[in-house]
Amino acid sequence: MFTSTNSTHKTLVFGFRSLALCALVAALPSTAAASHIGVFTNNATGHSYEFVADSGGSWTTAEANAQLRSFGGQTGYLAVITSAAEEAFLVQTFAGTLSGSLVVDGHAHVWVGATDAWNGGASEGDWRWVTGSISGENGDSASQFWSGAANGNAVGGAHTNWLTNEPNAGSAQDYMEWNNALTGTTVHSIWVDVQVSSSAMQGYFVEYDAVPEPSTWALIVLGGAFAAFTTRRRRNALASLRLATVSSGCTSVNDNASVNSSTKTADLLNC
Ligand SMILES: [Ca+2]
Ligand SMILES: [Ca+2]
Repeated sequence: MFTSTNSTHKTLVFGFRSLALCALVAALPSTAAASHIGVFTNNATGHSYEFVADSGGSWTTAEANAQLRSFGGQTGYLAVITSAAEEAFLVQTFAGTLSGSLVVDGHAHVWVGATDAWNGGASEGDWRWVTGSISGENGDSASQFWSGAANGNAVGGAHTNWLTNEPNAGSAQDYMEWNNALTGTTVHSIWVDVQVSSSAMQGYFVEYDAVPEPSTWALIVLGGAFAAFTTRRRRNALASLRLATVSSGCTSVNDNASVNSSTKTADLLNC
């Protein structure tokens, strides 16, 4: 705990508290105007997810609105589902709660971040995740997970979850819908390709990358405070040298020189 009355230390304490408050505020969900159930974090990966209701909204609108949202300082994007574990987390977290008016024709229809129209007509059948923030999620070749129509194949062992006989409509349907489904009493999820806009769609999943751990925030804050402290010490040392030049006949101080134990006074002065 900082207890010094030294003005430098007071500045550091104030700066630390201000930055810590900023970190706390950044960890809170954004307040963008849209109804949603809440933000849920997958502890296995640190990634967080939320469902945002948007009845009849298009995939394009969903993608744009996802990027306007934030959580813990991380910008949102339409969910990218690259593993069976991630798919299971969405099912466990949301499938049972997307009910009532969110269910149309027996399912809650939700946009996620995949399309085979990322390069217009030239990319038909080349399904990629296009909304993530890293390679393998952002539309590069590593993000391709499916090639072809319903009789196509997963690329490179990628996770897929197409409904039987999907994707089925060629260039007429280029965007991925995730929906919950019931087999007996078991809730699960499936993918289908649909048009860019449909009245059946009821919202979209937003994903956020992992928020830095509190210890990481502390290191960032303390690192900034230490840098400010050492800068102040260097400035004070150079000020002292300027005073010394008056009586020694030197003309100025080289501000670009560094102050350390191996740097002699002669390196700092233009004598
Ligand atoms: Ca298509
Ligand atoms: Ca389809």
